[in-house]
Amino acid sequence: MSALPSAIEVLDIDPFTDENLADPYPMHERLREAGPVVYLERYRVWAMARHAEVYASLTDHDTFCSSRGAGLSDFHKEKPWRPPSLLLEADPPAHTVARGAMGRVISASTVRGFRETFRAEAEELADKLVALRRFDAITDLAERYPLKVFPDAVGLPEEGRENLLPYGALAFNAFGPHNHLLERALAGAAPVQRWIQDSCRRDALAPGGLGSKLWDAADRGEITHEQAPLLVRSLLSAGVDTTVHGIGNTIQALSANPDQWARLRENPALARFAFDEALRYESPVQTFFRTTTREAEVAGIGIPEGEKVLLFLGAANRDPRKWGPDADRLDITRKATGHVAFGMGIHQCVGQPIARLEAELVLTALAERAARLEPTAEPVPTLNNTLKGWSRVPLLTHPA
Ligand code: OVM
Repeated sequence: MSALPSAIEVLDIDPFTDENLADPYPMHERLREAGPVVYLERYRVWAMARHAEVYASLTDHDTFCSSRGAGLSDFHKEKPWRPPSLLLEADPPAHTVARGAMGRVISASTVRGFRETFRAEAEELADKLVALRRFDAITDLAERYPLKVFPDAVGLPEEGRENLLPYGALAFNAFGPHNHLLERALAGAAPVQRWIQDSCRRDALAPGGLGSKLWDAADRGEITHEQAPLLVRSLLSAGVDTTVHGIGNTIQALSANPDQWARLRENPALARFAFDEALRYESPVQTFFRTTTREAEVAGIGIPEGEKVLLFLGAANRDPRKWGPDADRLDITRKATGHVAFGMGIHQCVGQPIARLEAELVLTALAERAARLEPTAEPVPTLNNTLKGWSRVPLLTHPA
């Protein structure tokens, strides 16, 4: 980049410091107020934090492409840390083929078929936790539940499932800069990556599961047999840490807002709405990057070709221009539709019916059993270059 447009606000903000990752909301406000698009000199990237511009960029995939990576690194300039995802890190027409195959595997009827086993697991866990009275909403619930039902649905072997969370942490840290968080995630990552790679093979996957169904799609010629393991890898990359953070953030937000928990208790059918509102309020995936394929015009400002653009999904989801003056308040009866926590456009989360099912069943089971969720200590934030969440949320429950 030679000269920046004169109208652009140049900021020295670093979104990837421990402080900003643990509590991004003051930074979000600064970014939104600075303008519709700003320039972050530290990383030499453009950034948007208002809902209108984030939404417009997500839905203009021809201008804001994904094949040069959805992180800070530009795949035209640096070698990716792993072979690129056929979904997340691809553009049409290749993306369309992979997305079609994955969409048919995660079909409405397949997801309906998960409901009864997922419900039984949710009810059994909720019974146990409420009987215990004291539990940690992260380690005992938000990690335990998805780590049981999702790997079973994929058809993964029991052995080695402890690699799933470290792999997710690595994949999401890798979208950010090469800071101490990525360094830490990379240390000892070799056996984790090996287990993931082995688990994507056809002979590792139980027949009838999502993983096996992707290999069946290759047999039918929808994708190649070389592509099948990479699509299984997408399930393992995007399907665990995201739901762990989504469920954890939801329970944490509801425990910190007892009036909202009371409303859910009065009407557990609000569970799906409560989840959407919690995703808006504290988005598990805070950021994704795009790369411009040509000069882009955003609110009258020109972004040249080949530039990285940082989209603050979590900030767009709290933009008062979109959500009104109480954007920072959790309100489970708010219309949260239009949030970008699952993305928007052709890359919008393909696994969201599974995430929604998990959240609905866990929230319903808990709302039917726990009269109150009382925090017994400050929640402990977990740090990741992309994900926002908690490592500890200690609670005391009162049986209904
Ligand atoms: C993937 C993928 C998709 C969405 C998010 C993500 C690690 C990965 O296809 O591998 O985060």
